[in-house]
Amino acid sequence: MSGLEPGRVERVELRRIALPLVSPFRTSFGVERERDILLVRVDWRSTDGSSTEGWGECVALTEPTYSPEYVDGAQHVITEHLLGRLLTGDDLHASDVATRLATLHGHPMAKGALEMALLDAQLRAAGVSFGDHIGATATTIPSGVSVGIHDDVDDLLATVQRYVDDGYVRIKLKIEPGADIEHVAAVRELIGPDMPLQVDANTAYTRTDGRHLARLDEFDMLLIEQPLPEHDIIGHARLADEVETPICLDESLVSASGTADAIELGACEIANIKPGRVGGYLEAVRIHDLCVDRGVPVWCGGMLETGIGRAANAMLAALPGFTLPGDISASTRFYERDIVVDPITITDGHVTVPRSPGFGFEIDHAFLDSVTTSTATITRD
Ligand code: NPQ
Ligand code: MG
Repeated sequence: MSGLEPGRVERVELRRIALPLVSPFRTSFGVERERDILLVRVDWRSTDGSSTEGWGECVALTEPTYSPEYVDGAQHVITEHLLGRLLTGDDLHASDVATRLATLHGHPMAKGALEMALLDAQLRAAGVSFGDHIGATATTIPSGVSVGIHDDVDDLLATVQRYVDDGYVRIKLKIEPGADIEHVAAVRELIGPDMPLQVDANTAYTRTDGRHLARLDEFDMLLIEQPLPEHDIIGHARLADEVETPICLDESLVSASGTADAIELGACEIANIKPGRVGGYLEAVRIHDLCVDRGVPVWCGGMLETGIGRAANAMLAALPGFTLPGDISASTRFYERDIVVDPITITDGHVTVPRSPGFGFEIDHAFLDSVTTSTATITRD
């Protein structure tokens, strides 16, 4: 990434916060009532002498249920293994973070949070927004909502109706065996034939479920997200032949090269891009570019981010290849109050893309302090 002044990280603060969810969020891997989030703050000194701070958000969950990473592990690997490699030298670029950390395997969410904090600081020093930096063009983006699994179909319909009333332009239903065909049928009946609808299984099915999942074809859905376990690329390719509804990968996609392979194998007809899962916003842009090149539609996923990650996702999703509505809903979909001053809202079903420098948010320090559960500081020696 050119045009940005290099610099050095002077100090890093690792903050953990606890944010209660407005309602429990159930997926095929469990129920969550509160989000325990790791934030990274860096003090950055540019080679031109200016000082800025940058913030990154780690999307790892409390337990390794969505992916192998989990928030305590992410904090440990950052403290004990990753940070030391970023606290040397005076002419670092955020775009060097991935290469500096490349000999350490895995941990994309931990690495992505560090890269994000440096990128935010470096962009703020230059007075440039991430969206402008990557050539994002949209000023507003359509907003979709992810709806958790409900045992009771009437409860599900009441929840979906609220989101339709809020203006969301696309509904995504979490599904699992036993809570799928009937739920989708009822929701399609409620919202009518024209409202975009999709489902997300979070790996809950097996290779032998092709005929069952093909029953979803009659409901005219945009896509089926991650029906099979993350490593089963061939299984997804076979499903793509058996099921008419496009197969979209989420958990399986952890790098640009792996995404290219999944596309080539016919396993990925649509891609869910989540910056944290792929090691950061810069790898996310590379995945966007390769999907555009191969004619694969992409959309931006979500990990129940605070206003930090939510603003950043909105900037990313303003790239032209993001042709499907993302899971970038209003902050109030998940949280009563956000840790940023101007939380993401929706108007006429759309989110306004932030334009200010860095990732375009401003921290509400008093509220952030009130939800902080621990703070650790690492200073460069
Ligand atoms: C997905 N996100 O697309 C994820 C999974 C996910 C918005 O559907 C707490 C509990 C936090 C469950 C973060 C959405 C979570 C969670 C992300 C699920 O697969
Ligand atoms: Mg998903």
